[in-house]
Amino acid sequence: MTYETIIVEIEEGIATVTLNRPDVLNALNSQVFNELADVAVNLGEDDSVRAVIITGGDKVFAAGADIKAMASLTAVDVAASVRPSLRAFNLLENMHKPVIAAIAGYALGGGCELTLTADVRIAADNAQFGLPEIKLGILPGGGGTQRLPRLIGAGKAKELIFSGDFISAEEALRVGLVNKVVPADQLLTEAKKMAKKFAARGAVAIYLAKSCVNEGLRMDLEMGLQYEHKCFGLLFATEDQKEGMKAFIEKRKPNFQGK
Ligand code: CO8
Repeated sequence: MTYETIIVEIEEGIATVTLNRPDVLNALNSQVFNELADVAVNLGEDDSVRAVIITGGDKVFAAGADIKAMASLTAVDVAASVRPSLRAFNLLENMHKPVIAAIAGYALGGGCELTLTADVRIAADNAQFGLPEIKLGILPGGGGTQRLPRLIGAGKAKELIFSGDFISAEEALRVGLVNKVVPADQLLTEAKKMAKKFAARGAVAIYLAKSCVNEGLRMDLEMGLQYEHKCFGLLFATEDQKEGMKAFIEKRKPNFQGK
């Protein structure tokens, strides 16, 4: 997989996708969105890939959508240009495998919104998060007004959206925006450690558990519980369920095959 604005490396079943526009602090333009959409489809179809890490490297995650590319857009242009970002973010959020965002430095605007599509966020202690769109006279149009309140609650999300203020990694941890804060030089190691843990679990169980959480957030509790029960029952048709329970009884580690 060769791209111009992202780098993709696959090692031991873990794919690492690194945003690669360092001159503009990894600002996201339509090419980045199209390449992210493409990589989400390709990695999703690659059975050898069991978990995905998205990162911007050790200096910056992404300073948002590319303001220079957006400045002269008309409302009609935006209606068209929003499609690549919407498509990319939806494909990433709904990948059938666990996705971890590993965030160092700035994760702003569309960059912060990209992290919200991941299942888990690990921040370096130098990370800063914010939705500064309001200072540009716009609003977070990459899912920030929708995914952020679902993650951290409406009150804190509105404070971040209305003020445009940045928050530190520690504050992001306190409000539940990130799962974990680690020393900057340990970021990828920690992300890979978590990815390996997820990769060792049954892939179908992970996918259905992810689906239960993601789909469940769009349902009322009663529907969500019914959906969960159906997925739970479905897993009893997998070899991994047989292996997992047999391994427990035989007091050994399970060897899941993802089927
Ligand atoms: N877009 C384009 N270029 C950028 C961006 C950006 N978002 N951020 C930084 N750059 C460029 C700078 O212009 C600069 O380029 P040059 O060297 O040619 O002047 C280079 O990156 C380095 O940046 P700075 O010199 O500004 O670096 P500093 O360390 O001084 O400041 C900041 C770092 C604080 C991150 C600062 O660059 C900044 O405030 N950036 C903009 C942050 C922002 O407002 N982000 C929100 C953008 S809007 C958005 O994300 C909407 C999402 C909607 C998604 C749907 C889209 C269709």
